[in-house]
Amino acid sequence: MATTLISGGTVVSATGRAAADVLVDGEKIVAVLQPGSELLGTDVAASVDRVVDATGKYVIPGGIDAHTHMQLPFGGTEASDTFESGTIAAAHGGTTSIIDFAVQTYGQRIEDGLAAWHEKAGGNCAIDYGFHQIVGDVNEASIEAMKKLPDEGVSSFKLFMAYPGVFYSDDAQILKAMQVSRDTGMLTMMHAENGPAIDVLAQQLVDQGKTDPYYHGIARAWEMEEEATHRAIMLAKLTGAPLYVVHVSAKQAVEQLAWARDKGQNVYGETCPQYLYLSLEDQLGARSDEWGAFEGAKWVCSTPLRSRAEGHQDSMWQALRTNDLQMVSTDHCPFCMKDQKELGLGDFRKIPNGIGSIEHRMDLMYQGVVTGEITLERWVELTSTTPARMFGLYGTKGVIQPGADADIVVYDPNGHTSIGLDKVHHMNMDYSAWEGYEIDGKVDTVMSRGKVVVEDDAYVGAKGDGRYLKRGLSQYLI
Ligand code: DUC
Ligand code: ZN
Ligand code: ZN
Ligand code: ZN
Repeated sequence: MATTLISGGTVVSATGRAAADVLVDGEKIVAVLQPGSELLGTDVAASVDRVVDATGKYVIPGGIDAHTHMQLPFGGTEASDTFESGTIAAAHGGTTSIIDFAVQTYGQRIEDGLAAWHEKAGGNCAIDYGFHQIVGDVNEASIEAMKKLPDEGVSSFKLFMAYPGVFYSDDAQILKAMQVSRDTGMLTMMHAENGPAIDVLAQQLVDQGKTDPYYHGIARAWEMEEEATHRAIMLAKLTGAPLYVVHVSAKQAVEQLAWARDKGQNVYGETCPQYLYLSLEDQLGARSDEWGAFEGAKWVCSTPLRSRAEGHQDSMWQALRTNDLQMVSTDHCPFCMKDQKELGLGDFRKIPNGIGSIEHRMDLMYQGVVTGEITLERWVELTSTTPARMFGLYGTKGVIQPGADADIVVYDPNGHTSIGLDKVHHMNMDYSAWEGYEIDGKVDTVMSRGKVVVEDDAYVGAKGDGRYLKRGLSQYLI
């Protein structure tokens, strides 16, 4: 097997940084060495097949994006990234593993939903991939099927308190599913928004002629996120289920998580780059010659963008520092404006919900290091190490140490990344939600299980390099 030495860089982990060389043999990291080391009297750099020069750069464990939706059927269309295009974009951005959401739709068997996701992803991914299971129909058969998911390497499932008639679970269904979570150790992931109430508000807005994309965020008021988050917490407390709340965007929802955690409850939360950087005011102000006020559809996602004047973005950054939120994932769910987002012209409820960010998560979070919002170590922890621990991949993924998979990113703090459709953009979208963002840093080299897949801005991997990750239980069970 080929050997590689990544030499001269600063290896950064969740707990510290040090000048070190990383020796890779085949798919694995075999040693982390003092710079310029000899091994058994041999100059390591002279004896390996390849040396990657990381001088002046950071060497970090590959990013793990634990929340993606490739090819998700939604709102009468399908998320525009395939497993192939989405994982190539991920690799460009320094992400070397994803955990995507297999979907059980209403009336479908869980086994069939999961099999369909293996079918979509198998042989198509550029990087390693695992699955969570969306349970869209909690019934007796589903409950039995859920108990077998850990054997399939699926150690977490997602429920929706939103989207009545689509993925929605009522409180009785949530309670039953959470009992399975408690009994099996599977993590309950929750989309916490009060869907039935939101749908009434949305209908009333449309009846008043308020149909622009901006009203999506008005209908999905933060009170609806706070309320659902609290309800999820109480149902989890009652059942003893471990709870992970996805795409947290409201500061009041964070307060609920912090409150429960301070009482010793086993609850966690993630936020996403869009809730750190983008705002409802940005969406209201968005206008273009092509789309007029419908331009705002580019940023329609759920939970929605929140008001900057109300301080939600600052509160998300703070929660990442104080560990009231533990991770940053993307909720990558891309749709094009043409033929997809434009389904909602004249009615914001018909805009497919989602933003594409998988390519930019590592960069956008690194920008938080540059601006002093988070430390370098916290960057690695939020984007790689905690996702690995949370979702049963740690040791193999999420860390640079002997025995771990050689998923390694060389990141250049002196480089620069200009984001935009005509600049850096490999996602299958006809716009970028991050147009014009400038990052004071750059992905230099990306290695996936010992193979360089991105170098000199080019993808050099092969279709199907990515393997299915059978995940273990979360390390966050207590
Ligand atoms: N939110 C989105 O923005 N897209 C897909 C599903 C979801 O919950
Ligand atoms: Zn969701
Ligand atoms: Zn999602
Ligand atoms: Zn490319």
